[in-house]
Amino acid sequence: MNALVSPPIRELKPGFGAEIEGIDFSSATDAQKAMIVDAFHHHGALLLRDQQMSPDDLLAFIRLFGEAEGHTLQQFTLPGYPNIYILSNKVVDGRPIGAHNDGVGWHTDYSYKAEPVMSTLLYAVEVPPEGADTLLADLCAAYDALPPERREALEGLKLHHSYQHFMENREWGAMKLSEEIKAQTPDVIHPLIRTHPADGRKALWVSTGTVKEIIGVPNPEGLALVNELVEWATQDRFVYRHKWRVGDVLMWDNRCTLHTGTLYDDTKYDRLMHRLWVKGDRPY
Ligand SMILES: O=C(O)CCC(=O)C(=O)O
Ligand SMILES: [Fe+2]
Repeated sequence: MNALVSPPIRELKPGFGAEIEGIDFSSATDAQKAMIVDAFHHHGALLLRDQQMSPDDLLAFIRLFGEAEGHTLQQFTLPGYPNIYILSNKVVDGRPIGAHNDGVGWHTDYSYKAEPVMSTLLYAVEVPPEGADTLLADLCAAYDALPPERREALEGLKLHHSYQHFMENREWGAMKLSEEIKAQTPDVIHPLIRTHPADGRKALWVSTGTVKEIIGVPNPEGLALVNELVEWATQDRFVYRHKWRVGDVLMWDNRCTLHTGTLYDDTKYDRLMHRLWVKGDRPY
């Protein structure tokens, strides 16, 4: 194959994630774009470094994968760009410009919706020299490593996800929801073992935060099982730790990963990331 249409893929860790090297999105060919999309669907995460992405470039990038999903809370979106959400500790004119420490704690985005987002993209505009890594857990590897009898016992279990439960109980930024937001985010039920539509691979699609219970397994045992499975899935052997550089575009597949942000010294350093979501479909 021609090197131009087939740039090198480097796995982020053995069996997981794809860094595509040598592509500048602003001049990428259609064949390269198709290859980026294909790599995303089969590797669980995608990394492109040294990009210069305007807000419109980010929206064009997202459109390769599907439609942009709107954000639940609108107060931290980029002015003029309701589909670009800002993660930051920065305060401008006395007002925080973004959500701070929003994603600390293992989770998968929008899991409290009937159709959770397929993918999350973060674009690094400013990054601290230390801390603020993003961790991704490979839930297909976590599933595959379970003993067969355990996989069988977990098959068919369903999780009750609740945005209200998550927002009222989370460690960072807990808040009471307005009646309007509550009405927009009714609780949902999703399978614990999720099938990936691209190739049928299975993921141990567990999470913390939005998960309130396992249907038919009363708490505290239900949540104890959830916590045990999250611990299993987030062992170092299943986790990729991303150390950010300005210009990184990192996209992960929420259908088969968990992720968490990590803290940093926000008294010393600034962080500014643009986040976009790609619409997803109903988990099965
Ligand atoms: O800030 C991070 O590293 C993770 C943020 C996150 O969880 C998200 O944007 O969905
Ligand atoms: Fe997140």
